[in-house]
Amino acid sequence: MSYKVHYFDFPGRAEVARLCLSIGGIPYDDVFYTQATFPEAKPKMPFGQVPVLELPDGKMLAQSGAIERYTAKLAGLYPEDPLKAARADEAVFLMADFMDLFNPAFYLPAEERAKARQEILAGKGKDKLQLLNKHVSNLGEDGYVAGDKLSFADLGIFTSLSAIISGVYDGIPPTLLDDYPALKAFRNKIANEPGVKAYYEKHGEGIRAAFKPDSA
Ligand SMILES: N[C@@H](CCC(=O)N[C@@H](CS)C(=O)NCC(=O)O)C(=O)O
Repeated sequence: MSYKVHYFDFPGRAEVARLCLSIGGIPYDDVFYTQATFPEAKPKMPFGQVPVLELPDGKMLAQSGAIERYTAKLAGLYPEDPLKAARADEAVFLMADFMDLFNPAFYLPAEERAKARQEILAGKGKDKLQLLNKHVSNLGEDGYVAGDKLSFADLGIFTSLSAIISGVYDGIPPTLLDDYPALKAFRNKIANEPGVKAYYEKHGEGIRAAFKPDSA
């Protein structure tokens, strides 16, 4: 029995966990749902949503933040030092503040989404991106979020930056990061991490083309 990641067939809230498991060499299987098949699975999920990580003994772990941290610990990608761990969380939460700004637009009629996202990007979104850009430009010489080695926080920021330029968020241009050079360089640095690069060489179709090196 291996781990199972229950989610839809896109990066979304499951991608950091998949990367952690993959980089850590921990075998896992994806269990993909569609809009048509999820209603049957929903009552089996602890909180009625995915992602859910099914452990080899059948226990089910919900909430992406918990799954990310658990898989990061299994893979040696969660800092042991308490302050470094807090630095990792700090950056992940700042990135989430930015991404959360855009989620309500998914519930608007399709023709209104692009305009709504452009307005967010010109206002609060820009403020958060500037903060993120400054934060990343002030990292130490190794350029990782939490000290001198890769952690799940680098993967979290990388996956969010890649998703936002992937075309899934209509209204947000694929060239967005040209205005934020430190974020662009950071995204490319993490995309070139051997374990990350290897993952997208294997899973680089569709949306995930934007997760490859030099896509931005
Ligand atoms: N806070 C939860 C949110 C999970 C969530 O919103 N999952 C969505 C997919 S991204 C879902 O399961 N939607 C189907 C539903 O709610 O029925 C997490 O981070 O895991």
